[in-house]
Amino acid sequence: MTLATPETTPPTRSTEPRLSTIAHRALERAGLGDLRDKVVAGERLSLEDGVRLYDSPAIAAVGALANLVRERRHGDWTWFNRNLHINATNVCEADCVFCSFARIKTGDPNAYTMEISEAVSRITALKDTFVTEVHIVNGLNPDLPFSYYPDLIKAIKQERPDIHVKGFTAVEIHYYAQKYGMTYEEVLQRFIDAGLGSMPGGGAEIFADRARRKLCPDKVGTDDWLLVHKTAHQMGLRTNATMLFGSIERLEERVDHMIRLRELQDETGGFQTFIPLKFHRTNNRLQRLPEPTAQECLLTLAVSRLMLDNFDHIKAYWPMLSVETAQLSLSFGADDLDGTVREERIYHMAGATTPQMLGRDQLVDLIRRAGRIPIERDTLYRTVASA
Ligand code: V47
Repeated sequence: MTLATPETTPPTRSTEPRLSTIAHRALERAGLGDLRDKVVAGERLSLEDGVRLYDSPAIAAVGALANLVRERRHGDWTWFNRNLHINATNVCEADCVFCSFARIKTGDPNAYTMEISEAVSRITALKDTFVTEVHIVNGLNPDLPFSYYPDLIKAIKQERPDIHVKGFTAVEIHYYAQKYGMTYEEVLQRFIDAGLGSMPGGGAEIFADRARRKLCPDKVGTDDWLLVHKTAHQMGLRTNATMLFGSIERLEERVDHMIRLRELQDETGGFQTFIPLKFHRTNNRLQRLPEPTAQECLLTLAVSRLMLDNFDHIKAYWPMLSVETAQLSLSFGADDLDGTVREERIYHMAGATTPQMLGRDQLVDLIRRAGRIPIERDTLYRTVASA
């Protein structure tokens, strides 16, 4: 099976985007003139280059460089979709120190597992609402049979055949393969047969062993996370990739994470978008750590845009960044705001104070007020309507 080609034609424009003279000079003054020249020439950046960008105090100039890359690819186009999130269970065997969402055992206070009919009722409730995607991510629940998951996908598709199911992180696919004695291909094929359309990018956290051992010692390792995505790409599924940043990782570990994704993307071309996820500290075991500032978030989005030269999209996920920072990030390399979301749980249990959802008109307004052109997309970045 070949990958579907997203219809992402860059907007036509009369002049090629250029770096302003001010940004050009600011990068020179910051000692980043060689990296500016590499990016302008379309050359690939190395690990050391990425760390230098991250270390730079010239954040506005680095942002302008990322913006150049963004505008070369997409002009002012900025994508969003109308989606909803379902987390069918928060029972989870994994013990990730940063997680505030999952509860260890069935029966614990606050632990829940939805009946399939309950999950479907979330979709039924939106029968008069325009929604193109359901994003499904779950805890690693030891008490459910494998059939629960394909049955869940089938039931959702039966209720709303028009909705794209983007679901199940590589962590979940790896867990089911181990627990139920299946290969990644077998798990994915059962999900595809049930109606799975693509996979989200969660569970990547930080690939470097040192940090991963501390953050999520009993979760899928880096090589297997990447192998699940590679397998999905080979089976024709598009997937996303995330990075949890701002907890205990070092700057070079963030850049290393991006490079490992870039290498797999060179091989398969199956990633659609990269989503840096800002660490939130409430209700988890890393409460002692400060959360990343807006400046660190913007710099991370900018460095991502510059390092990931083979990723089409960089997503500013507003529930975790804050609406204001997500809007600003549209000038720091990001070109996608995710969507309406509805009922986000993972970040809100970790202390996010963003709204539970944004309406389509609010997203359009945010994008327009940033001086960009909103494009409503489906999950595969096909244009649904020009807003
Ligand atoms: O894998 C959990 C992260 C992820 C915390 O693919 C935390 O389109 C910060 O993957 N602080 C789940 N991060 C969310 C996710 C996602 C979100 C939006 C869009 C897409 C997509 C994917 O959230 C987890 C983990 O990395 N996470 N707890 C926390 N306290």
